[in-house]
Amino acid sequence: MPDYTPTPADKFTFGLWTVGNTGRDPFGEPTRPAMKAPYLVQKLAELGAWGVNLHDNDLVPISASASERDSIVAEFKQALSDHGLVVPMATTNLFNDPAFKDGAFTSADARVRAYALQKTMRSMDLGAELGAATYVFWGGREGTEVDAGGKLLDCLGWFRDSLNFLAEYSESQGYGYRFALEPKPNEPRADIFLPTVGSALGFIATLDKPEQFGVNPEFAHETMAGLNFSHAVAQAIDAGKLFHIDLNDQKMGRFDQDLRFGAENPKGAFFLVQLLESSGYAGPRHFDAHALRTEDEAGVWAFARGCMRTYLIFKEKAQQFAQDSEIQAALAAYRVEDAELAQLTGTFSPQNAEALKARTFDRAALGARGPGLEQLDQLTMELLLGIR
Ligand code: GCO
Ligand code: MN
Ligand code: MN
Repeated sequence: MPDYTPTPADKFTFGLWTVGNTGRDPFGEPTRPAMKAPYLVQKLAELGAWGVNLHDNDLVPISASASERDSIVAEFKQALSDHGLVVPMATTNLFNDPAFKDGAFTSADARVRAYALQKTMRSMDLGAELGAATYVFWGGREGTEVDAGGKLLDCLGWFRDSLNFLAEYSESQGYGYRFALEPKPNEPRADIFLPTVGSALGFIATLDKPEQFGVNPEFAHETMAGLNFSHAVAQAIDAGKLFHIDLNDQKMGRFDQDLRFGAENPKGAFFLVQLLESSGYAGPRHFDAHALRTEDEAGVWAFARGCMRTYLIFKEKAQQFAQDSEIQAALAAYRVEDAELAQLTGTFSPQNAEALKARTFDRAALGARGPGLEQLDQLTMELLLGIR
């Protein structure tokens, strides 16, 4: 039996904020001590991760002086090089400080919006210094509880102006970032702007340099909205916009849980891994989750190992799925191809349109056909349950 031990070639990454999560929640204090960034780097490398991602303030406290910043960053870089970990993605904390309580790029206060731009540029400098190629925007505070402020249309404009500004900044500095917008429907705001992958994709088309922007979909976020994560990821792939991905798990209709990948909905996780692995996606497989609040440090590493193992197990299951002759026969039977119709419908021409309009279809036969999905899905279940 394979041991499902990850290697850097699997491109697994974790955020400093994920394995560094101390178990604090809105109702209770931390349940485990904070661990320093260089130690997290060492432990992640030992577990076989490829990289580590960060918000500016995961590493450098918001009130650090310039010299404190430099020595923290130097120590972190040393740990990265000692343990062979990379930083593929960086982002800005625009949600923790009270200054951002009513939004960062979408605050009604122009001074807050300017401060958010300043903080993001400095954080982009840090990310570039650490070698990050992807820069994520998760607008945690970009939203409202009440709409009495009447700023909805303004907010979209302010958000757009900020992203356009930052794309220019990246270019002017030669950073070459690819930007990834991370949608989430709610929490911490009651309603967050650009709540789903579809909303983000629509918004990207309105930016000055849409080619520099893609999405960072998250399993939990689409699930919180009651949506199917694989469908969202497929749309992002189809649009050429899957720049990054946040893997975790979530019960629908709950608070933001950030569960271990595959912990709640293993079947959904399997279809996601199958989609991702067959799509040619070459970016990081980033786990944006954390250990249960009940856990101690051993539980944190069991959580991290579990995320990666589950991914690798599903990757192997996807290979088995592709090699299972009964499943492949059921799949082949599910699809009906017709060469003559493909000719007619492939490209529009007045002749094709006329021929298609004149054609007779046997509606009753089309409606009567059984596609075999019950059997195909049961075969998939049995494969996942380990009896095939
Ligand atoms: C959340 C988000 C964040 C972002 C992170 C990186 O629900 O809190 O998923 O974890 O991913 O800020 O942008
Ligand atoms: Mn999240
Ligand atoms: Mn996330």
